[in-house]
Amino acid sequence: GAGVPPAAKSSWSQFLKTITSFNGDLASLTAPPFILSSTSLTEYSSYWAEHPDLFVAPALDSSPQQRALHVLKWFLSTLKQQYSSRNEKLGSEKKPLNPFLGELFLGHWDHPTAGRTELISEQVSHHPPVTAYAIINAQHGVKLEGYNGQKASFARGTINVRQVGHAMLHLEKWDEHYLIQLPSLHIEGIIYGAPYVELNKSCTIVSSSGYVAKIDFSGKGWISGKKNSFTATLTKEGAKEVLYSIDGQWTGNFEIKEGKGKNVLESYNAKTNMTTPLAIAPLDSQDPLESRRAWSKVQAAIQAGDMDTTGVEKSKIENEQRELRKKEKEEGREWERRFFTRVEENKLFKTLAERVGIEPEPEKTDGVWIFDEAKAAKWGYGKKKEEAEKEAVLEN
Ligand code: 0T9
Repeated sequence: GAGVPPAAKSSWSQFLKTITSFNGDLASLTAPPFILSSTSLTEYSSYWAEHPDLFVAPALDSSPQQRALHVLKWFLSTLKQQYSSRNEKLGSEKKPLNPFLGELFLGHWDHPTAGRTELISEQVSHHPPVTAYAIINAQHGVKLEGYNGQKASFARGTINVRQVGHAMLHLEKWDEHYLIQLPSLHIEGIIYGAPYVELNKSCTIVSSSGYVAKIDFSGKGWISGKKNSFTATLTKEGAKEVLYSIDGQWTGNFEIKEGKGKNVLESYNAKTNMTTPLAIAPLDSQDPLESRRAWSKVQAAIQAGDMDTTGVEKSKIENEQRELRKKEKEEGREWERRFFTRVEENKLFKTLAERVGIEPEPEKTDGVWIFDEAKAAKWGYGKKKEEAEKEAVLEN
């Protein structure tokens, strides 16, 4: 166990024993302190737009084929943030805080060319854990919306995680939709106490304009031998011809090539392409449901390595939540999600999903969730914000 601090050696081997009898509920794993992160899973939604310029780039191009390529490039650029940023920051993958129902993570990015991009992330289910998010750049009419949960199993020393849920990108100006399938992953390095994520198999992005991007992940690539390897292609739906191919490492360098060919059009370096920091409100002006405010005592205790206080403060939140659920049950109502609403089905998702054989799995995510613009407007977010403001002016 190279990653395990000497004092934690026995607790790590204890932990390894408990995960062999793991029941699939990641949140129920009691991990030793050194592997606990003070970051809640609601924060992970921000990984989608840490390069705001790449996020809005598709909207700025008048060619549908180029837009599809921009979307693919942006998606690939998010992978390093999504799946390896904890390793870089904290030395290994760590177990995130399990968000409570209704937990929020709100913020925005200000970027010199992309303008303002807003982030809304909300825990829409606690059992099973499901996080929903909307990321909106009003200036360029770009909106990403999605929700996700995880199905996990333990086998031969690794945790296999299948992501349930999906992401959808909308380009307002072109009225184009992109359905993004979330990749499966597994956790390597567990026995060494230095867990890290590797992506599995493949995932697809399909657009309403008829383009399909397929990304194949190969881990320690059998061609290059390097970790985090992938190859991707962009094709027109139903056609064989490869319009663009991209290969390399999602944590390193990848190249965009014309057709299947050798003609390199562009090279992207995930290591040197800097992220834009997310701005979030100071703790004392945050809503009590906002993640960093709600978890502040737990986070401070984790960072101080004080496990007694961590436990005490965690229990406070858990008990409070239990009380809320009890009360709701007695009154025959459900917790009102602030920004999202459960729907019978999402037609747009269904039409795109059918084309690539993706199935909605509402039973695994406590329903199908959509970003509710009317709700959001009340809180001063989203497209209807201006309309809501105008109405308020008229009413006065
Ligand atoms: C959505 C992402 C997801 C969340 C994380 C599996 C995992 C929780 C879910 C899928 C984001 O968009 C992308 C990235 C990383 C995923 C996490 C990696 C991970 O290890 C955790 C699970 C819950 C654990 O913490 C297992 C404990 C492990 C660190 C110690 C053995």
